[in-house]
Amino acid sequence: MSDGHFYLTTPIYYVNAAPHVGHAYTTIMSDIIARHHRQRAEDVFFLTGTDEHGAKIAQSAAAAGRSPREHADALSAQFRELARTVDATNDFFIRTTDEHHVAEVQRQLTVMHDNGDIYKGSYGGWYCTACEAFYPEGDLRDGNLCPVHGTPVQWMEEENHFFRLSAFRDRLLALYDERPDFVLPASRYNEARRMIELGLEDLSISRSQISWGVPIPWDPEQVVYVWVDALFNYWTALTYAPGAPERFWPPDLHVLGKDILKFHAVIWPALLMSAGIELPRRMTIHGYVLKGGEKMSKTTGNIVDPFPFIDRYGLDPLRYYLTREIRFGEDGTFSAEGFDARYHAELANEYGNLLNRTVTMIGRYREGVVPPDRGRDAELAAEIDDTVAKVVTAFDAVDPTRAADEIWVLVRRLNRLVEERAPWKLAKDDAAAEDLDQVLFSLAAGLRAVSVLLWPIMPERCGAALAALGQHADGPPLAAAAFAQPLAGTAVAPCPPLFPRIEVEP
Ligand code: ME8
Repeated sequence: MSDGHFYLTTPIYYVNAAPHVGHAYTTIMSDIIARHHRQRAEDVFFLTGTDEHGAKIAQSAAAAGRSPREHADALSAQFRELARTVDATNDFFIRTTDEHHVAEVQRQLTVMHDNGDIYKGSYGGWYCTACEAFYPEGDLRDGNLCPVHGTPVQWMEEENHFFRLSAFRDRLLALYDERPDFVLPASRYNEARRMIELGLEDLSISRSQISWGVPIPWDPEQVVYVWVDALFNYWTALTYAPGAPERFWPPDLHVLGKDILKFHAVIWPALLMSAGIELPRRMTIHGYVLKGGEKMSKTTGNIVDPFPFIDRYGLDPLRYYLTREIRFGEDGTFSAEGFDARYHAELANEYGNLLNRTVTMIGRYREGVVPPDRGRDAELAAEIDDTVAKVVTAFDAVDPTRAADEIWVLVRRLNRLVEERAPWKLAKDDAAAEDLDQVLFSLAAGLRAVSVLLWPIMPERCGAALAALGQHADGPPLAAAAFAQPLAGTAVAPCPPLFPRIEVEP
């Protein structure tokens, strides 16, 4: 974070097919990070959007019987809708067909060309259109198949403009030496560093056989390679998004899947070095959401549609499930059974029930007003504040799963408190009135902390929980989670179950 600013991005998604849970995953994780940083009173700019040029899009448009422009318009709208549906708080939605983006890409390429980093040459290699990338023969799967998609690659040969990527090897290694957290997690940092150490080939950055793209300014017969066009979106968006967001550069965090590590961790910094632009601070690489052991992919059609889950359980449970189930940085499997199990065991029973019981007991035993802290449970007070600190540390390390795990330790601790202290028994004993005050106060303070900390993951349900506890519900600041924040004397209000039981269809 720089000067109170926090700029984070998702990849811009290809408009070759409808979005699926994999895209929802990246956008939701990024949104959780954005919301957490806003809770820390940082000035956040959160960018997402669509990647609309190149052969892959032109081919899928042709298959759909539409022009590339019509196809891109229709599918970009679906990705914009996905961002809205998952309640993403992105500040801007970029499309690489935006005229300002196109003009700024051309401007930066001209700078790189003027700097002597682009030259004309010819190249032949195995190309995967789904990846929009060349692969060395040794990286292909048997039968000339793409290592990512398992689909056939094509031999492609043409005269192109090349970027002198090889000349940036030493500068990239120096960058990696200086900034051990440039790429997170460490395993991906090592992987990217190895790619650089092994040597880099110059990169073909134009295409002559397709026309759906950004024309090369000094050679309009060719269009800019779609990945170069796309990577620059992180820069171009700030040059024309409303609100003069230039001040947010450089990005504090790029969030992306492991399929596009090399583009972001090797090629992107070299492009920026050539253009003379300050580099992003960090990027975090997450794993794949798997279905039946395989990566979900628009190209292979092996996908889970997020919308039926949202219809049945609501959005927040989906956001929670993805955060907890798929360890951030690792692959994880999305399953309907796993979703239902976590929904009922954790959300309905451990969190939702606890809130209902607490509010009901404060209603029954203390006329709906949070009693005073009797100073009899310093241990829990310390655990609550400790949880806040651990959640901040987890987000600093860009680990939303660890943050959720830490919060859940506190949820379970509060459930144990109810079982161990049995407030309904204390209520029958006049001599235990202060003990009962303490238990009810501690539960309310604990649930407030849990709901503030979980709010970036489940904004709507945690907002309802905070409202029931008489707290600020919309975008609660992190400071509101502290045990010492005023609470005694606050009126609580019963609320309908946060996570009603859902009957699973047989
Ligand atoms: O690569 N699990 O776009 P794309 C987790 N346009 N994340 C997944 C996923 C899965 N099964 N499937 C997709 C592109 N994603 C380029 C990016 S950026 C300058 C250009 C997410 O539509 C994940 O973030 O293929 C992955 O990196 C991204 O979608 C790829 O989206």
